[in-house]
Amino acid sequence: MSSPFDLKKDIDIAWCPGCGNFSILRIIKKVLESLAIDPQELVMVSGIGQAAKIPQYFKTHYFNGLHGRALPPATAIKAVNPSLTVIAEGGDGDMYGEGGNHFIHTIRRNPDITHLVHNNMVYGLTKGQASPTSQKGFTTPIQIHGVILEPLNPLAVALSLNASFVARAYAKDHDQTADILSQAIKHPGYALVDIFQPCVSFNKVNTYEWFKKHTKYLSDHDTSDREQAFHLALQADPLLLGVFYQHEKNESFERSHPIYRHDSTPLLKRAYQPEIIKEIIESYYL
Ligand SMILES: Cc1ncc(C[n+]2csc(CCOP(=O)(O)OP(=O)(O)O)c2C)c(N)n1
Ligand code: SF4
Repeated sequence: MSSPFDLKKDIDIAWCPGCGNFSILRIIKKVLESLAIDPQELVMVSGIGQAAKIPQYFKTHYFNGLHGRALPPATAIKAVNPSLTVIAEGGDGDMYGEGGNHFIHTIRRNPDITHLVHNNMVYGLTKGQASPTSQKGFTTPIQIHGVILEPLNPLAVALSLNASFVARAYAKDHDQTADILSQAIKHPGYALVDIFQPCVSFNKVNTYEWFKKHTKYLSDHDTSDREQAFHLALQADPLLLGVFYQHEKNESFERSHPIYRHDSTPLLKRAYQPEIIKEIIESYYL
């Protein structure tokens, strides 16, 4: 079935056959459609990597920028036009490695954006070096004796900073992942969904079979209990899937910004008033 997010012509998708990114692409289109999101009202923002190519395969607006730098433009796009749906997307290297600083500070700002991270525990685009989420002992052509560093736990980081929505999904579980993504997009505030995504070419350890064997869905979990969410996020085997934590904390970054306090007109739709800017500048220098 066709989707309003499908490009008109068939295009050559630059992913390996069997890559988990294909499922994620399909699931996101399905969710956007079921939420009746207008492609004209959606902006996808990404950096560099295999996962970061994803907006190029949708019929919608997108901004593709520098490696690791998707979150600042996504925050800015939402701030100038809060009526848009904004999704920032990329891989674990892009978002947690190169963009690690933005990951932390975006959570603190709490913009109303959805943050999707395709977590294949490896650098796919640059052919298989270790990423921040690679497990200890994982061998690569660079880490020939195995990774010696402690892996980053993105859920624990997000929970420690009191992110307003924290979830983990698995690319192959279409219905469950669609449900989690739908909740994340509807959530008012910053929403992280870390999505396990097998890389069939460069990660021969964390395969489809491995994820099936080493993951399990949360059950009877109170998503308002942050301490319990943190405890569950630290569990290593099986790795848990589902919504760990959700709360409507303070207003989103754009809504709490003084610029919107007395006037909710999106910045983008306000008249250009150079005389006010001149007045402000002159008040400092004259
Ligand atoms: C500043 C900078 N450093 C390094 C690179 C090289 N580079 C391109 S993609 C990539 C890793 C991508 O891995 P990940 O974000 O996990 O995405 P995947 O390709 O696995 O989806 C790297 C290191 C770059 N383009 N820019
Ligand atoms: S290298 Fe890995 S992540 Fe990249 S397209 Fe191939 S399977 Fe997917």
